[in-house]
Amino acid sequence: MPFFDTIVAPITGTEPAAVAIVRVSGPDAFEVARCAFAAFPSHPEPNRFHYGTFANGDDGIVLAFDAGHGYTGERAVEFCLHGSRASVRTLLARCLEAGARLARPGEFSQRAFLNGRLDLTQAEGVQDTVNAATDVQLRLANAVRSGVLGKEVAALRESVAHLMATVEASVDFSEEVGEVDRETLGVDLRNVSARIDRLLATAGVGRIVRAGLRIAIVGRPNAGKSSLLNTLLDADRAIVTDIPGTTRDYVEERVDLGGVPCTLVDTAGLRATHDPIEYQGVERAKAIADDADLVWYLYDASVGLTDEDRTLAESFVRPVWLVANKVDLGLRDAAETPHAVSSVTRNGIADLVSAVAGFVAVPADERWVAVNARHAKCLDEAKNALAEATRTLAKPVPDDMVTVSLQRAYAALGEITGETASPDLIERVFRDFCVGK
Ligand SMILES: Nc1nc2c(ncn2[C@@H]2O[C@H](COP(=O)(O)OP(=O)(O)O)[C@@H](O)[C@H]2O)c(=O)[nH]1
Ligand SMILES: [Mg+2]
Repeated sequence: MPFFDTIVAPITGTEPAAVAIVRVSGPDAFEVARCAFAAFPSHPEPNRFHYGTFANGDDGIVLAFDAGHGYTGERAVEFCLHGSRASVRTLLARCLEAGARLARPGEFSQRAFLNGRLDLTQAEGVQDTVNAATDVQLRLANAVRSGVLGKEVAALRESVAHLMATVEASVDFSEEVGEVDRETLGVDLRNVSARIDRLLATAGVGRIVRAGLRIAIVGRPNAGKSSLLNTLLDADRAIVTDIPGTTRDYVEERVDLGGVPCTLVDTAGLRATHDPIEYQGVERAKAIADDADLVWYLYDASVGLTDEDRTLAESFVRPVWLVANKVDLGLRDAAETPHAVSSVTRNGIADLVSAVAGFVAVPADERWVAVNARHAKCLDEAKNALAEATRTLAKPVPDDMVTVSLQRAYAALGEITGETASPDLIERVFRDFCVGK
């Protein structure tokens, strides 16, 4: 698909920085480059760099990509210059004067997709890569970007296409091919459906790895909730005192726990109170716990879990871990304590962190992928369409009635990789990208 305008944007982060990269992409990329960089050759060799001085007096290198070579798949040039605000601004201005226009967020990736350099999942993988803050996020992003997910979805689509072809052949050439073997078709449908289910089953982990695991730290006042938050953050984030009821609002921080992105929420200590502010804090703590992926119920290890603790811990709807804190002061009921830590000596903290990785259960397989919410929605649609096809098979209706449902499944799967995605959907996917990506 040809594009008639040439776009430009910095593809590196905010200035000032040592170096910035400005990308120009589109049919006039080389002409624009010549205006901004006098030494740009009349016949640039692809994948070569050229050193020289830019029109703004800064110096650096320029990479030239002919159509089919660069990220976007169209003619492109990348300027590597000093990352000062002035240098980037004046170079951009020069490119705009030369006829380029500023790229919209995600527009380079959108062109890469429309030029067939990436499927839609891979483009999302690029965005996942840019957003990756932890090891596990990077692993997932790498897998999605490399096309593992896109290939699996394409294979599913291929299977559905094969079933459609079988049905159509039976309908069109029933004399030669014979009637549709409904039993075999039913088995095939179940197999495809099971493969869709396997992908759908990764949606939960996919959400957690992309958005972060929300952990609510709850417990009675003085259990050491704020101390545990600070210890895990390696920072004095929340106020710690020996006066019960210090934390009256909640404190929320993102933290990398063994490669898993987490959001820790320190909450007000749970107790009956007449203080209206503290009361609101307690109510809020309960709401936060019910909204979390995991609840850590903290209690004083040297005192042990009281009946009141047990009742409180059982009142939450989300999975609850009993975490005994202050083990440096002693540990009662050691046998019943799966998680025992000290926020002061850091005893047991490493085990708690690895338990989080175990809870999220990311497989060790390098090719492991997990779907995002958009993929899951399409997979659900495909699954429902296949279920509809199965129901149709059981009815005394003509064979080609099944085709309609199969086509629906085929289209839903194609939305994941982008083949059947509407322009509107494509816009929506790329709108969430950052400028320069
Ligand atoms: N010895 C010891 N004291 C702790 C530990 N964690 C917290 N504390 C102390 O317990 C008191 C209450 O801690 P804080 O974090 O404010 O508890 P919160 O009310 O649950 O947030 C403070 O005096 C802390 O220094 C621990 O692991 N060991
Ligand atoms: Mg506190």
